[in-house]
Amino acid sequence: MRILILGGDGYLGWPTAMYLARRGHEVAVMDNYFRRRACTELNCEPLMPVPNLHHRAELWQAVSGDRIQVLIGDICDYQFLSRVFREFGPDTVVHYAEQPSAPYSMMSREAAIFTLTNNLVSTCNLIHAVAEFVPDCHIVKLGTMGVYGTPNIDIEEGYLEVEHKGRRHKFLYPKAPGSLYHLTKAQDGDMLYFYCRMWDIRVTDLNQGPVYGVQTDESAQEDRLAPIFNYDDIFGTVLNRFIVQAVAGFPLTVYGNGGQTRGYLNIKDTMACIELALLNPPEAGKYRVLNQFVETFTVSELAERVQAAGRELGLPVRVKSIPNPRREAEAHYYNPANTSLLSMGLKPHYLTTEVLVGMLDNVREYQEAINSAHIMPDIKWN
Ligand code: USQ
Repeated sequence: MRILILGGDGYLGWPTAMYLARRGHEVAVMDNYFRRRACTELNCEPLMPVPNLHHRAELWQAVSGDRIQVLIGDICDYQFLSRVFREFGPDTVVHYAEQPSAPYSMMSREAAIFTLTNNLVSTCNLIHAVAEFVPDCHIVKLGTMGVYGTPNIDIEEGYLEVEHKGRRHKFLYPKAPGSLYHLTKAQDGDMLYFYCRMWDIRVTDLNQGPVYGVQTDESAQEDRLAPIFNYDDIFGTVLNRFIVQAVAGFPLTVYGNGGQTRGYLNIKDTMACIELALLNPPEAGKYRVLNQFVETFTVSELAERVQAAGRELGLPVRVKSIPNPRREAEAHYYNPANTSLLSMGLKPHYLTTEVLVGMLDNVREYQEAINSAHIMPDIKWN
C-alpha cells in the first residue's frame, strides 16, 4: 500500500513509518516540526536527542534497506497538501498531525486557538484533499478515548443504540471531553462522520488511550531512531513520566487521589492497531470507530507497578499525591469496550514487571539528561 503519514515526526508517527516500511508498504511522512518547535519554546526537550526527519530516514535506510519519503510542510497549507496528494497518491492516510497535548491546549488563549485551528483545519483540509484527488483513499485518524469522558455507563465503540419513546436509533456515543485538546478530537470526529455521510469517504477513527513505551522493535536497532520521548507535564504521558521520575529519584506525581482510570497500551500495540485498521478498511461512506487500548488502570495502580518494578532493580521509588492541576473525576465508573481490534487479530503486549523494568533500563541510559525542572505540572485547568 502507498501510505502517507501526517505528523510523521511525532512520538507515534515516526515509529509507525518504520513499522509499515518494514512490512513492505511504500511510506511517506509529512510533518511541520510543530512538536520540536514547541519543545524548544517551552523548554521541555525530549529525553533522547532526535535527528531531523531526513536524517532519521537516512539512518533507517542504512539499518533496514527500506526507503521512507520525507515531506516537510504544513497540512493546514492546502496548496502544499494538494501537491503531496497529486504526487504521492496515497491508498491510506494515517492522520497524526494534530496538537496532541491536553495541558498545552489549556495553557493560554493562544495555545487554545492554535489547537482548535490546527486540529480542525488540518482534518478539514485532509478530507478535501482525499475527495479531490483520491476519493477511495482510507483515512485512519488518531482519535482518543478521552472524547467519551468518564460516563456512569459502559463505553461502546463509537456508537450507542438509544431507545426513546418506543423507537430505536443508533447515534454517535455521547461525548464529554475533559480538555480543549480532547474537545477538538470530538469535533474532528463529528466532521469526519459528516463527510462520510455527505461524500462517501471511508474513515477509521482510532480512539486511543494513553500510550507508553520507549522503544519499538524497529527503533531498538539504533538509538537515534527512537521515538520523540517526552517526560515533562505538557507532552509526556503519565506512565512515561513515572518511569523517568523513578529513575531520577523524584516521587511519582500522582494527581489528586489517583483514582482516575484510563485504557492504556504499549506503543508496539499502537503500530499493530494501525496496521490492522489499514489492512481492513471500512466500506465507502462508513465512519468506523475502534477503541484502541489493551488494559485499564487507575493512576495509583500505575504508580504501584512502577514502584514494584523499581524494587527489582534496587531503585527506591516513592509516590506522592499532589494537588490535581486538571478538572477531572478522581473516582468514577469506567468500563469501555475494546473487542473490535482484538477480534481483528491484535495480540496485546501487557504491562508486566518485565516491560516496566525494560523501560526503566532504557531510561537509565539517559539518566544524566533528565531535567527535574520539567517534572512538576504548572498548567492548571482553571
Ligand atoms: N496524571 C497524573 N500524574 C501525572 C500525569 C498525569 O496523575 O504526572 C493523570 C492525569 O491527571 C490523567 C491521567 O494521568 O488522569 C492520564 O494523563 P496523561 O497526561 O497520560 O493523558 P492525557 O492528558 O489524557 O493525554 C494523553 C495523550 C493524548 C491522548 C490521551 C488518551 O497526550 O494525546 O489522546 O492520552 S486519553 O487519556 O484516553 O484521552
